[in-house]
Amino acid sequence: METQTLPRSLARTITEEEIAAYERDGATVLRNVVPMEWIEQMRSAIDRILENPGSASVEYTPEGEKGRYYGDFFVWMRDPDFKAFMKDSPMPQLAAQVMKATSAHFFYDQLLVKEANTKEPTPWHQDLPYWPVRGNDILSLWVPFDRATEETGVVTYVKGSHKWGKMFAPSAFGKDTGFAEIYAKAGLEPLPDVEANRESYDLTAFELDPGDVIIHHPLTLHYASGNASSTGRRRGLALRYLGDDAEFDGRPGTFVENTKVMTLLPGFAMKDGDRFEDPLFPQVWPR
Ligand SMILES: O=C(O)CCC(=O)C(=O)O
Repeated sequence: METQTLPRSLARTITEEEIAAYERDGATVLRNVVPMEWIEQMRSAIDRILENPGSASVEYTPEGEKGRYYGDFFVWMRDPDFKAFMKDSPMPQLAAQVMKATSAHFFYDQLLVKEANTKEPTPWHQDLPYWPVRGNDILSLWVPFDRATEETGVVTYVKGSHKWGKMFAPSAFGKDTGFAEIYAKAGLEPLPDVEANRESYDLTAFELDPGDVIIHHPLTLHYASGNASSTGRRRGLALRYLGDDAEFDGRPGTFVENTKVMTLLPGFAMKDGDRFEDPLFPQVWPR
């Protein structure tokens, strides 16, 4: 389908109550907001990427194990459908509305696919410690392209953890992905063991159908199990948007120290305190 003919508006309007739930809990679900035309177009696009992994992509499932946990970053830079989705779909307007931002820049997209029979979980983490950004107007939209259930690996959040005033040391998503030494440089306090003490935390998780979106704050602690289904896929795409107060943070231990990721960002030259006024992070709202 021609991208120009796909809807530019959400399937329904977002309410003040939904935005208030996001601000209070650090994560909430918006049901039935993404027009199905976009979901269908992106399903094919994702499968194309899975057949042609990007240069910074990571196979988190060790070779020889069942299943596949595939991660990829900045996919919009090489695939026109990913680009259209972050820019021409209703998603940038949604992000700007939730952040109450006058303008929004696109930070990056992260593809997180767990095929059937994938054991590897996504470990508990906050997003911000991985990122060279500071500010409060930073939002992730987690978009499912299959039904996401307890079995296939829903994202689970610690409610309100975005307000703890803490940044915990990032955890490496997989073994030997080259990130562990970089994260050590951040010198942040260790993450609490949420998984071993689930009953001590106020957890929330949302089973999702395609069309739903989770919105989450970059300091909200979250996790996702592996995909225990023997048939169901779990294709998810996180779109990260930056609003009015976001600026470049040059602190040590973020992804700018990863050479594989930085090959995706030719000419990157931002300095501490810069606004994200750079074609690598295009303004997407207002269009
Ligand atoms: O999809 C997952 O397994 C985890 C998602 C996540 O960590 C994120 O979107 O920040």
